[in-house]
Amino acid sequence: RLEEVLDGYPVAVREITAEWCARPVVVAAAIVDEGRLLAQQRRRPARHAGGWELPGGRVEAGETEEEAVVRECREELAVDVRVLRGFGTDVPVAADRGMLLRGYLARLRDRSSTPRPVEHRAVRWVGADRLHELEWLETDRSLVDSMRSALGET
Ligand code: 9L3
Ligand code: MG
Repeated sequence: RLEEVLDGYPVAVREITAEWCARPVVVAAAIVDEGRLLAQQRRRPARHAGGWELPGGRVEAGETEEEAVVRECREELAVDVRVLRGFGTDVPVAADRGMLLRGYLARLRDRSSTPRPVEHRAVRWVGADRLHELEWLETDRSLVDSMRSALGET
């Protein structure tokens, strides 16, 4: 079916589309330090602007999910992280049918480095008991309980 739809498109478009359809994962990094977790506030698109989320984004062709976490944290926060393990349960990303948000627990490689909002409105360190107060994106909201447990275990 997909091949029929894409028939006639340039090879590059067919390959990229096939890759995205095969790996519909968006990684979300729970960066933890001293009992707090880093949240960031989106600037765009309009329907997400002002909402808080875990840093992350789509896994690209040729990289592992852990590599995607490291790349996204470099791009969005200008810091290097080390991925510890996955956490929580996959969350369907409503706006992008078939895509799944998958959480990974991570730490700053250099604890004296300071994450900054390269393309976001703001970043904030949040303690376990304050996590529920943020205006999370709907997808990330459903990971809050898992974030709390993960924070408690680190
Ligand atoms: N998304 C939701 N929560 C998150 C992240 C990183 C992403 N913590 C959603 C927003 C978009 C899609 O996943 O619909 C792709 O993410 P991005 O590339 O816009 O960051
Ligand atoms: Mg992103």
